[in-house]
Amino acid sequence: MLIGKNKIAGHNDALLAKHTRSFAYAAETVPHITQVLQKLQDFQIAIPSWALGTGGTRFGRFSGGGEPRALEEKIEDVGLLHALNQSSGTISLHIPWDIPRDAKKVKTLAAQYGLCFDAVNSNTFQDQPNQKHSYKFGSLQHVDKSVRKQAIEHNIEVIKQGIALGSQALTVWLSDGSCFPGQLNFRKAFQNTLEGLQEIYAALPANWKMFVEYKAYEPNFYSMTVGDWGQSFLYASKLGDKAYTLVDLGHHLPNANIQQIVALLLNEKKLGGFHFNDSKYGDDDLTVGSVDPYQLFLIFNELVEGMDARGMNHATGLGWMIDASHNVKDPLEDLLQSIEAIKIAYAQALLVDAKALQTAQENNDVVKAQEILQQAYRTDVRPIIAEARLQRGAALQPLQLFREEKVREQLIKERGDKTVATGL
Ligand SMILES: [Mn+2]
Repeated sequence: MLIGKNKIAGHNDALLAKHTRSFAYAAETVPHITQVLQKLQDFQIAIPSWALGTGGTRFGRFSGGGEPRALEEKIEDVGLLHALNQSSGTISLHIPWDIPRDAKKVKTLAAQYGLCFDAVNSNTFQDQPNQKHSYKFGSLQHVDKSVRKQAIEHNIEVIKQGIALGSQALTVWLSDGSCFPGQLNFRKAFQNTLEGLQEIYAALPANWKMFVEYKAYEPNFYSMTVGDWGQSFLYASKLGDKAYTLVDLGHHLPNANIQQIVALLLNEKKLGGFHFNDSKYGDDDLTVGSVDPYQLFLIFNELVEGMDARGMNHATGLGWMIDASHNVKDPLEDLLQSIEAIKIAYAQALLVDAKALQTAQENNDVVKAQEILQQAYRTDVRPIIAEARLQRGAALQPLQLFREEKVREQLIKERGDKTVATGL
């Protein structure tokens, strides 16, 4: 299914008068509005290929129907999102859930929707049919060299797939760890993992990056071999200049100060990528900004401050991706909400009076510092984001148009209501 330019134009025309008034009001207090709009337009967030279907937990999965049945339909779905908001122009593939049979064809299809390929993701946390060795007790950390070798070869294969698609980064998330005290020799597990990552790193093309993602717990509940940013930083530092830490917002212990982690990693030139989601207790899969939008804003404030301090391009300096599981919402609607939440937090961070904040900090004016941050956070930036979309030919209200056009109903008609997308 396609949403034509005429549909978007019709939708925008109907909302234009109201939008123009709200935008004029919002822009009044933003002296650098032109730059803000440009930055918002440049900022693209990758959609992972596993996010287009309904997610599940180990207890169950409740499909909503019309899910993409193959990679081509996943690309079509991301194309729909991108047509609506012009903000999700890249797709991130997970191998082996989505192996492109004909990379050239897949690349051409994506280009028709204005999409290109972001980081590729390897998978050594599940056993695949016909796989020789099991990952039950880990992959790169495994006590058996042949298991480690299999995991290394898989990652190198993923790099090859990525090269064919035009990707420039490999994300490695390992579920390796242990569930019980005594199960694992931490030192040896670390060493094995490092050696495996070194072999994978050696297979990276010169212009590629490797992202080492960490997670505090799950599926292992006693130790994770890449369990926190310190461990990831250690691996990335030992690997070399092309290796970076990847921060997934939901992969921390409760109450972790993620904004501080981000600031320090950026300062050390070791922050490479970002996975957006939110969590309340221990879940890492909720919609970004749905539980703690203030934290998301504070993270973006550190990102903007830290990237500006290093002269980095916000749009291209780091890899941005959504990584959530859409268990009870329509995945496409959830992704539209996610992108909106990310753009809101980013826009608010762009409104922070950085100079005034610095002065307040240097004068130990704690009250003023909080006022400056909250002034930006409490600004309604939605009309600014809508204006950025309008200027790019996207919809003023993507979610509203998605519903008006009955996109999900159309997809169910085209694909059936019993389709199940590959993924978790
Ligand atoms: Mn992730």
